Amino acid sequence: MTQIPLALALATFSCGIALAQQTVVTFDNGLEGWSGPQGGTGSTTIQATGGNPGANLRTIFNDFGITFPNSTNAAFIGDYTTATEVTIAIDIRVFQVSFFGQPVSRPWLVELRDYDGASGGYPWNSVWYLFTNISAAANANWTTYSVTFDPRSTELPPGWGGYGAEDPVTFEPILPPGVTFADVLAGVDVIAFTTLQPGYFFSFTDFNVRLDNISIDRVVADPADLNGDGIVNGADLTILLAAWGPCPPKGACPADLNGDSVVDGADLTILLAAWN
Ligand SMILES: [Ca+2]
Ligand SMILES: [Ca+2]
Ligand SMILES: [Ca+2]
Repeated sequence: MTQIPLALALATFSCGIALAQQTVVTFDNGLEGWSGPQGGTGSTTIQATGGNPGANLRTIFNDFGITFPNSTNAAFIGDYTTATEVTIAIDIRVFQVSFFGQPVSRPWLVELRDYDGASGGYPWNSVWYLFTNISAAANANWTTYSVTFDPRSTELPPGWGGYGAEDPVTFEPILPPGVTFADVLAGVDVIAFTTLQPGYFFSFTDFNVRLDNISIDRVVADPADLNGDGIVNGADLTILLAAWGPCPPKGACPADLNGDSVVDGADLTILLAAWN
């Protein structure tokens, strides 16, 4: 094993934490891939004022529910599992949610849909998180809802539901057998905010709501964080040193940070450059 001037290295290298990639849609720059209900019973339009602050998305619509999908903004779709932690947030203000003039509440959730793995006549597999039930009374002012999760989790985290099959006993929507939370999040084709909670039916409802500040934060794993605890430190160095030497084939050895089939000083340099 190569002699390593560890104390010197630690004194020299002190930089780098997990990278956070944040995207916020403020509607000051247009829809950025978002859309809302349009048709004979209402519309969705960008308003220049009245947001939180400034521009915002306003929807006045009558239907069973309202859904706001995005299938084109790369920040919000694709492979979530390259991140160790993802946070999705949205601001909403409710002027009206009513049924024949009577105020009601409706679910408000974010749904992440993967079309590729769908089976059994379902249009997609999805995982979804119920933020709350929105109403004019509870959301008269701007309210922020957010959820933070580990996209690599195989189990549904607390508060999350699945869709794409039906529980044979309870008839509740579930993920198809063999499809995990991480499977869906490895290939998100559409992200949608919606009042249509899977497994429920709703009557025609009058909606008048505004949305703003739709955001996603992806904390990307540092490859040098070999034990996946979010920091690059002595524990990772120990793992790298234990793997020192030839390490074929490429990809079989996480400590081979530059992928040249040997764990050596070049990999050590990468790890120390990422030291927190
Ligand atoms: Ca705004
Ligand atoms: Ca670590
Ligand atoms: Ca290497």
